[in-house]
Amino acid sequence: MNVLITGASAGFGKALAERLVAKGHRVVGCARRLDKLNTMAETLGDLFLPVVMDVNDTASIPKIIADLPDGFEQIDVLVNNAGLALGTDPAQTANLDDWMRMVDTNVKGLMALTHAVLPAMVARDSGYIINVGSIAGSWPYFGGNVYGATKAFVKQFSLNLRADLLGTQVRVTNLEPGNVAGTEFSNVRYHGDDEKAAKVYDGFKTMTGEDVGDILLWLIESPAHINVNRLEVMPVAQTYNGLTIAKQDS
Ligand code: NDP
Ligand code: 8X3
Repeated sequence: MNVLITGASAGFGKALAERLVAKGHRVVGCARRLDKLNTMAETLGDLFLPVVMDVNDTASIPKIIADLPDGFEQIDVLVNNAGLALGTDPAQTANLDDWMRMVDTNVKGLMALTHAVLPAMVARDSGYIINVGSIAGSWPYFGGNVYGATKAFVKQFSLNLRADLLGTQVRVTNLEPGNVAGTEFSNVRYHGDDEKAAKVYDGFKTMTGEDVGDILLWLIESPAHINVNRLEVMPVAQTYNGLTIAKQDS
């Protein structure tokens, strides 16, 4: 099987690439940092093709897909994983550039990849798109404003793809992880503030990028006649906290 992973240089994408190659699958590993991808290629060998891709540069994506070399040109599975959160400030003080970048990466990049890869899947009447959403796409939390909204887009886009793909054998899943440590996600969110990033995972047992890599592999290897529409996963320590009320002082 050939699997194209966006955001393959770190976190979930890297964990999945390692697992897929170990199972003999070919991986097109896409990200901006070629040095990280090349280091992976040294370990993973010829089954791993490093490809420089900035999903924010949506105009570049069709050519990157069209130019994939022999053996890698057919994408059987697209894992739209590249994404990021920037900041946890409330909307009234949040940075507009951060908001725009989250939309560009999490929404527009994912749309562009899907648009470039889906027609060939439909023509072959086979294929699988896995979008990496988040619990933030369903459950509001303080400071989640635009990040959660981008992941709500990813969820609804995934479900609408399922509607459009009626009658084809092309599958679509929205994977919705909760708290996961051990990736670069929190460090990116807090703009490189390691202390703040680490604090998110203090005092409880959370999930790891390796756990999510296992889940993604399980999805990819699931029987072709089953479609997992949405899969929400979180550590046992994390759960719902209900609505809240701001009481008046008097
Ligand atoms: P990481 O920050 O560890 O990895 C993100 C990956 O995305 C990197 O490989 C990065 O590579 C790539 N990336 C970022 N921006 C771009 C871009 N413009 N173009 C191409 N690649 C890009 O994060 P995670 O592995 O933790 O997260 C992966 C996905 O999972 C994201 O969509 C995130 O929103 C989602 N998620 C994460 C959770 C968590 O708690 N960790 C929980 C729920 C969902 P490079 O910098 O080399 O381009
Ligand atoms: C990342 C998970 O809980 O930080 O998507 O929003 S959370």
